[in-house]
Amino acid sequence: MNTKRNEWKHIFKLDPAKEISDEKLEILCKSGTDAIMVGGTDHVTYQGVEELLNRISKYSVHRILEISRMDAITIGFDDYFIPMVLNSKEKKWMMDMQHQGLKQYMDYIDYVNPTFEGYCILNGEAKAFQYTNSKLPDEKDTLVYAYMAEQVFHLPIFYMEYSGTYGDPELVKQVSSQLNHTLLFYGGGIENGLQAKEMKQHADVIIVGNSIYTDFERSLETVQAAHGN
Ligand code: 1GP
Repeated sequence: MNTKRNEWKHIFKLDPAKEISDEKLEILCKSGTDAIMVGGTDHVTYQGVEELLNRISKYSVHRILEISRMDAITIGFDDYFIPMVLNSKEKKWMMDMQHQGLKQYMDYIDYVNPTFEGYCILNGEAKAFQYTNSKLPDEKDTLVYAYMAEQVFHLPIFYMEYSGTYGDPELVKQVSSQLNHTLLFYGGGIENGLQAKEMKQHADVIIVGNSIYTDFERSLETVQAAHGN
């Protein structure tokens, strides 16, 4: 298990509201991915997250919970990632939810050790985009959000979230050259090795979600492609 975040290249993101067989879960956990992240927008429940945590915990893979709802926080993950949506029109998604959550869990903070991600949601059709009442950024906006994530907020991660659609590799490249210390995460529409390789050229870490459920065999290709094999 590789716990050094700055060496990670690939993450599989599992949605606790979607079904996955034990056999496929075992293959994913043993695939060589650097981590399994559990996260989703719709129908995320405490029971769903806990059940998935128990199933993943049979393997030695690094386990991350990406927190989208405070009532679905489950103890036992290796890492807790908390999105701050930089391009939401509502302060709630950038600051207030996080403030409320920290207030509730402050006594456990050393145990949970949360990591904040500067999210920039770039697909207007994505559920997360609509849920967080975000505003679609143009190229310049995106570059400025990346600058702010690193230079203003000193966030460890800037996450270009295209969830459900393949993004613009040229923009990922530009954002990448803007960042020096903040890690660049890219997620959205990666369905095969070629796409994984293309985005991984620029992003530090690629995240593969939906294709696990739509074309499992091809989604597995993304692990080796991200690791340069
Ligand atoms: C979603 O960024 C991840 O939060 C991955 O996106 O589901 O489109 O692969 P996909």
